[in-house]
Amino acid sequence: MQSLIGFKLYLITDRNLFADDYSLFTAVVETLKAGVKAIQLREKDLEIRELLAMAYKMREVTKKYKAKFFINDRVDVALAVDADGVHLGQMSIPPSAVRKIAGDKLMIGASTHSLKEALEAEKGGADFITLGPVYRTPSKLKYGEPIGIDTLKKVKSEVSIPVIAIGGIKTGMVKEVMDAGADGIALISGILGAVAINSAAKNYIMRVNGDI
Ligand code: TZP
Repeated sequence: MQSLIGFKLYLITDRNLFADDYSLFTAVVETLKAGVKAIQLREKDLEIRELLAMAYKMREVTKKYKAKFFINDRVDVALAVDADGVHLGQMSIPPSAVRKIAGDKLMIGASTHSLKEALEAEKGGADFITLGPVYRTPSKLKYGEPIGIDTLKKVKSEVSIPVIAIGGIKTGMVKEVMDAGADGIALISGILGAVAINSAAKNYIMRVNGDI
């Protein structure tokens, strides 16, 4: 069963986990073959033309595998490559302004780290939020303590748009976050940091669907 937004597993890219951009692309294709239905291109430090080139390639392959494709932060790139959506951070242009620019052409995801941010994102017109880090994760240590399962439950009880849990989610934690009411999970290292990417993706997909 898919959620309102059409996916329960949101894979986020990080090319720093790979030797080169080609290897990142190959890894993304592996996850699509495994059944991942939503990819977010999140390469914040990539020069704009390189980002655009990578975005075009990923748009093509995500379309082939009928997966949704999101661009982190850059509404212009999302529109240019005909992405399904844009994913906004707290320092990005806000959801309400994206609606002005893009109308209904783009779904809007928003990164949130607290109930306050979650409520603001919903009010601003986001279609869904990611909320985290739920657990400790190396890339987010600078943001302090993880928010934990209780904050996830609290946010779920107060917002009505889908809430995707993020941050440090290993396979053994999927049941806990889904039981807490999450509408899905977002992952970087659990899949892209795995030795066997295809089977890691399949494993997470089965868990998020409650099949194992
Ligand atoms: N936002 C909150 S935690 C996080 C982001 C982008 C990183 C998630 O990475 P991982 O490897 O799945 O913990």
